[in-house]
Amino acid sequence: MAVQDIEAIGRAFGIPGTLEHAEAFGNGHIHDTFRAEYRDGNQGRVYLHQRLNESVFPDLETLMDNLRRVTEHLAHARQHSPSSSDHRRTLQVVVAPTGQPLVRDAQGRGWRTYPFVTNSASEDRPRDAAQARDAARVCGEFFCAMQRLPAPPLRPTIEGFHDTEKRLRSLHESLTEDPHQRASAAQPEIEFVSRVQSLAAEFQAMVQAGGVPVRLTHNDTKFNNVLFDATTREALCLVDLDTVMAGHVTYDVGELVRTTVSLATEDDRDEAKNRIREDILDAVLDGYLAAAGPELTPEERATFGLAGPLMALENGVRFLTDFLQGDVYFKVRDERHNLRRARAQFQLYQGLVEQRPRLERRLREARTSR
Ligand code: GN1
Ligand code: MG
Repeated sequence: MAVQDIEAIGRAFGIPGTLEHAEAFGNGHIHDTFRAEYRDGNQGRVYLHQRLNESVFPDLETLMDNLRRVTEHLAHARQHSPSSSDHRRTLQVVVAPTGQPLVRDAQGRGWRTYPFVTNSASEDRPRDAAQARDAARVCGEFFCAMQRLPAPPLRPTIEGFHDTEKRLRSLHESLTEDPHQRASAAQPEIEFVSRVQSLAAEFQAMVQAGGVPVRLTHNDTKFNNVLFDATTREALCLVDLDTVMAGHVTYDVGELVRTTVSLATEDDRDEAKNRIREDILDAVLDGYLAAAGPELTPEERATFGLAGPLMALENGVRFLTDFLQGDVYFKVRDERHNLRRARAQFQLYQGLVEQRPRLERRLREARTSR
């Protein structure tokens, strides 16, 4: 990406001043993000310009319309809360002089812009249980705020996003077609999925039984989608709001658990790093329940034991499918990258499933001790 291209984007968004520096930023798997520093007289300003992935999000207008409604709602809710003084607790999106938050470049590709959240940082894994609890608090608060979004409901940006059974069907189709002759390299992973895939149906049965309503959820509450104050390490807000849409609270808890409980990142297969940290697991559930507990039904809480394994399975299945399909969805560094990611998720699944009885006991005790 040439600097002149970023400059053109800045101008289209009406950013005042001159561009001093621009560089690729972050490690998201979907969009391309650039951090851009502008100088306007003696004032410096930093923005994130994001080139949006239109094959993942075919309807960018819906995506941006949802984003605008969610950020405006959060800003409004924040005004009536005790921590209103810190504007960094709600993400803002820049509206271009056209009145739209979406800008098309000369090639027709869609862009959006955020003011960079001052003195903030994201991290791939928590340093300790306290940080994990704090991130879970922010996710729980987000969930509560979203339950009060005024009508009409948000439109889905990706159909069937957390439909684990649909994800399993796509895996089986890719296996049958095997367009890149990669299936033979993934035999142990394919067998693993056959052994554990009934978890998806088990969750569906809990939903069918009632008490696990469709909610407005974030759906991508990875630990590194939480911003922290770079100095105090306090959790500030959730970013990556592209998949805020109808879902179950189980997905948000599961994504948080899956990305918090081990020292390993999504690319790590190191057994030692992949060991589940029980203190962190407990802190995540406590933090989430402290913030969102009163909103939740007993049946929703009862899904929290399988939330982590379900999301580890689903993400593993998605990585494996993308491996078989020739890496068309997630950004990869090499042709085994998605396979390694799938393996790490399945290892995590294993560790999380072993924790399930303990967690479910804890969840029951927490209820009866009130
Ligand atoms: C993608 O954009 P990013 O990296 O936050 C993906 C999530 C996956 C995640 C796996 C829209 O999230 O669903 O859990 O990768 N987002 C989309 O790391 O597919
Ligand atoms: Mg994302």
